[in-house]
Amino acid sequence: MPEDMNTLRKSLVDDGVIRVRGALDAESMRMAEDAYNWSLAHPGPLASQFQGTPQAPSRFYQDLLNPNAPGAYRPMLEESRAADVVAELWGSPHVWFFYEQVFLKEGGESRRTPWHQDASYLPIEGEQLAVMWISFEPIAKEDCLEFVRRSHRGVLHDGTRFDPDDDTAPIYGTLPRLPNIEADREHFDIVSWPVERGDVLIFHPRMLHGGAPTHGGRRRRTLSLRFFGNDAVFAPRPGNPGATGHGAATRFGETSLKLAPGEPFRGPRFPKVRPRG
Ligand SMILES: O=C(O)CCC(=O)C(=O)O
Repeated sequence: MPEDMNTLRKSLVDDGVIRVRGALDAESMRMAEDAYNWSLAHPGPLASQFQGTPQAPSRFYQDLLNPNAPGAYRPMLEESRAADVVAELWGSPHVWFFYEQVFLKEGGESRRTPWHQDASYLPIEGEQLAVMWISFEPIAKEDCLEFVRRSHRGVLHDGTRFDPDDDTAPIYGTLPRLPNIEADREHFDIVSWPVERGDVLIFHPRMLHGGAPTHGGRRRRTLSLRFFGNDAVFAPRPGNPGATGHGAATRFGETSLKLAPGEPFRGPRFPKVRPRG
């Protein structure tokens, strides 16, 4: 990695998010793009598409947790630099692939992705959890994903229903409601960066994040790869109905995992990708 590893490691732990410039070489990006294209060609049971509104007429497609993705993504996970980057940042040789998510926004002005924390939807806790956000197009800072610095050390909020009339409308009703960050931006320490092809954003899934709108004539293709490490434990969320959004503790095979809260998070759905082989 061209950037200073110690600085990046410290910022990831302290701030919860970093941009790693030039993290993925051309071959790694080609493999990541192949994986992304595989996902677009093979919609899974959780794929969804929004055609937009007259005010925001863009197409927004997303898919995640495709049951066949671990197999289809395996060559990329084995051979690209993606999992190496995570291992280097954690200072640990042990990296498991959790799941993928693809986003495609095109065709006009799109709404912002509402502020949220991925962890609200995920039955997992630990320090060694990472989302790697890869864009196949360069993105200006004002159009990139935004984060509330250090929010991974704060409250875990309820999920958002992605309700166009109310970004903070809760899913479970059992966790504290999301703050209305957009209405009160100056009270939050918001960070973002521009990205070039090969740069990645890496963040802890408890981080409050949102944004990344697209504009007329623009297309944004992004892939989020989620990883966990040695210290990850099973942490079911209270009241998670398993029905919406990342949906879904049950989609992770919670019952077949047969894990008790606090037990190491491991299961056949989640291949170990480092050390290699
Ligand atoms: O790319 C986006 O619009 C949202 C990304 C996101 O929320 C994620 O990767 O967790």
